[in-house]
Amino acid sequence: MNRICEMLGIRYPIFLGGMAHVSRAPLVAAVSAAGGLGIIGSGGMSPEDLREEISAVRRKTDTVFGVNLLLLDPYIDEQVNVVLSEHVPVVTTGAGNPAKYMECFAKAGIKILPVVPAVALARRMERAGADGIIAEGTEAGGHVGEVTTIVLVPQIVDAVSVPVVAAGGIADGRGFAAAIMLGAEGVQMGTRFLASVEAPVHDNFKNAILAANERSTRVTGRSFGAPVRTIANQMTKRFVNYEKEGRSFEEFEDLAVGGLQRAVYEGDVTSGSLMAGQIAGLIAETRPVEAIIKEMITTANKLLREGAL
Ligand code: TUI
Repeated sequence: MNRICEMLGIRYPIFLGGMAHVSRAPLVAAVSAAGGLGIIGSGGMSPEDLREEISAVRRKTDTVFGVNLLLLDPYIDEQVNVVLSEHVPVVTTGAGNPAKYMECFAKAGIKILPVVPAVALARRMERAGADGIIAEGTEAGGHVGEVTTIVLVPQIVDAVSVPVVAAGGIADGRGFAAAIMLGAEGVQMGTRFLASVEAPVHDNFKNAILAANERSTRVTGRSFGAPVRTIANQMTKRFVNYEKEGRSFEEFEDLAVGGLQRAVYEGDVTSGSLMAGQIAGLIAETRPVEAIIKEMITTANKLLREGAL
């Protein structure tokens, strides 16, 4: 039995990336109800908003779900308290080191799977008590590391003994099967689920993903220590100018987060921040979550059975 499914009590080891402003109740509940793990993106949510979002998921489905905590969020300590008091079963983290919170999650019986972009951090997370590791390659959207998924995943699999989930560059059953062949026991997808029927995201943003090719994204913000991958548009140029002008990290972050909200809620694809991964080029239509998951399982099972050369 797959260790991720066994540990979390889910049918399929397919996670929804905890995307800020995108991974909200309708999408989270759809992924969990289809047998995967829906994960609320708590980035930018006040503690009250997060509590309400958790209740909204519970009203829609009684299956397992998780919360992603963005470690650079100004509300992070309050969000941790909400997760503990609401007895959320699974937590993933992004954009930082969650070590200082891990003991209280373990005591509360919450499974914790940090997202990491590098091998050394994966090792540190296992020592700090992580139940699993989400290894995210630089193909992913949003805040990214430097190493590709195909290079990162087998090295993290060899470095830790807890189960590994592959993220970045995966959008169909072929990518799922490839991740399994690299030693991962599950996959996490953001961009594919953003372009789903259930995602509470403006159609302009979804259509920008459908129109993208494999070279449509850019990484900006390296000089701030916060590289962010977005679909190239006017906003990307503003990011580049901010870097040239030597603006502060806070100014960059405000621009990025404000731009993400404009893209998601208002469909501003010109000056919004279209966080998406390179695999956007593979995505040709907006599909229902259940159809996405079914295709992944059917194709991956077929490929893995027929795998011999
Ligand atoms: O977190 C993500 N993806 C994100 S977060 C985000 S919101 C944002 N907006 C503006 C600027 C920055 C972020 C949009 N997309 N993915 C998981 C992820 N975590 N990728 C990379 C990391 C990471 C980076 C450094 C994890 C740990 C880390 O540790 C550094 C340390 O403290 O050792």
